[in-house]
Amino acid sequence: MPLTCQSLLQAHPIAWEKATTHPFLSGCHSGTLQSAQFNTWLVQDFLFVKAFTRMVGRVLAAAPDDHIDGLLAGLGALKDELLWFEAKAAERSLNLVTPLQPTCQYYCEFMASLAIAPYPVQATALWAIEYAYNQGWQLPGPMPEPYTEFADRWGNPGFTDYVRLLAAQADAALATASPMVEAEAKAAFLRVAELEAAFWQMAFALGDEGR
Ligand code: HMH
Repeated sequence: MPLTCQSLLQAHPIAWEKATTHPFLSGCHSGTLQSAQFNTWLVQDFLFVKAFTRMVGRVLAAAPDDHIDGLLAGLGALKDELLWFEAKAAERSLNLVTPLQPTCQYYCEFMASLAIAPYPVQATALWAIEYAYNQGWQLPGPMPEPYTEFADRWGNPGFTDYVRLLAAQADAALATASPMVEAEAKAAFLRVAELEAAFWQMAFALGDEGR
């Protein structure tokens, strides 16, 4: 039986739960998150998304013809997302020219390392990265202000459809992958899960980003 996105989730429920549930997200939901903690995340996530956009560009370069359209749509949404991050940072008077925290740096290095990975591995990692936010921002339930638009960005039905498409594309690529490539895809999935958990935690390790 070939490896699929669903089988990865089923085989690693604890790792995935850590990636998608965190006091950061429950703190947004309950209103107990400090704004400095939120701002730390906001600045580092902007820096993340810039590196992630470059990664999606590399995935596009490696993709089969029938995946080009979906990935181009994703890149179009990222163009809007980067401008949106800049607007959100400006509203909060945050400086986006900020050094990467170590966790953000590790995540960016991991994404850069995928450039030489086989396409099924790249497609699996891309799906996992997007699915982590799609789930993470939805699981707590409706987010109060000022976090509603953040939850909506990654929880809206259009984004959920996009993540489903990414899963279908990863599954299609994995369907013909060798056992070695399957093992590499699984390792990439687990690395994404680990980095996602650490990324939420970053906001709590340092509280004064951009103040
Ligand atoms: C850390 N993971 C992180 N940031 C994001 N914006 C996404 C995933 C979704 O694109």
